[in-house]
Amino acid sequence: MLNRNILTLDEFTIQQLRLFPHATGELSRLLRDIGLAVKRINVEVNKAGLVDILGAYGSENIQGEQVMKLDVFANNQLTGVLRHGISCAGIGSEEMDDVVIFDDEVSNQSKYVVLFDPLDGSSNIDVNVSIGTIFSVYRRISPIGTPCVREDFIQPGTKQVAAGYVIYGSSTMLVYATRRGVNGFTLDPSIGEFCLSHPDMKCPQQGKIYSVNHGNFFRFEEGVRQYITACQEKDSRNGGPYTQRYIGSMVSDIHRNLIKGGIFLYPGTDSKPGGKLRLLYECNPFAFIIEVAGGRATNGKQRVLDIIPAELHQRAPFFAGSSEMMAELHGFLGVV
Ligand code: AHM
Ligand code: MG
Repeated sequence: MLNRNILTLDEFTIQQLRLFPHATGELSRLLRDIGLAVKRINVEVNKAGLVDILGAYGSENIQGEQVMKLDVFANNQLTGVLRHGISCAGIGSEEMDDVVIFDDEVSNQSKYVVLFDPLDGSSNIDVNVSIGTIFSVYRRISPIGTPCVREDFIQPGTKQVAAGYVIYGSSTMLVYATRRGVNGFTLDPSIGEFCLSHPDMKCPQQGKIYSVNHGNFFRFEEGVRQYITACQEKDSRNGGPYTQRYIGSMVSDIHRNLIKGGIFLYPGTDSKPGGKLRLLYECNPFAFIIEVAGGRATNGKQRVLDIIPAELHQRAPFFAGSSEMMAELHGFLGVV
């Protein structure tokens, strides 16, 4: 018997619509399209370990088709599904140099543009470690009825309408946030649907986990080093030492910290002051999700969501997580 208390992603977004009689349902359709694309990506991610049997990337498979790299496959799926849908005017992807403006009669009527990192942490694929997809939705500023423009994509993170991620882990989950809250859905493989499993997610105010690439320790600025050292000290505020956990796949690292409480750090280094993570594809969506869940996200100086982006692929140092841990970090960085 199907448990009728469990809502699917579609049912959930339709229920949300009922709360807003004037809503058009465009965002719900957009989320459904993203849900479809990531289910297809999930199938391929699950087969990744068979690559030697199915044919190496770049080679021809038994049907005479080119075997595509997974990140290229993921990028194509998201782009294709959003292009064919009716709720998206264009996309920007970490995988592509420039934005793609759909410019057809239907797409030009859509009010949203989507930015995504189709497969984040892809260096982990070969070793069967969890990877993810990250997305961010903005209302376009160009007039409806015309093709969208580059400026629609280069908006500050505060303008996000929704943001989310998918984690291809021991189970596959889609988590998305709107200003109303953060909700997590787990893919039930028996019916191929995302089912609401983590309603109204909140990031605990305090946590005991810190996640950082320790190998870069001596390249971080003084304040960050002092904070990391404090995390290791026995008398750290929350009954330290804290636990260090770092998968190297930000979707997994932040997902864990969001549920258990913790802090994620990807600081700038002496040679790369901007850090590694991309503002529009990685930092902003997670900053939005974490803030809606009650946590905080900064670049060590200011709120990530307030940064006015200058270009599509710019990077930003990124610190995010439980509000009290963030306050502790900011104490070391001299930020109020
Ligand atoms: P990618 O977009 O090339 O996959 O890189 C992003 C990933 C994040 O998921 C992760 O937090 C970070 O790179 C890890 O970087 P590092 O190996 O430098 O610690
Ligand atoms: Mg990435």
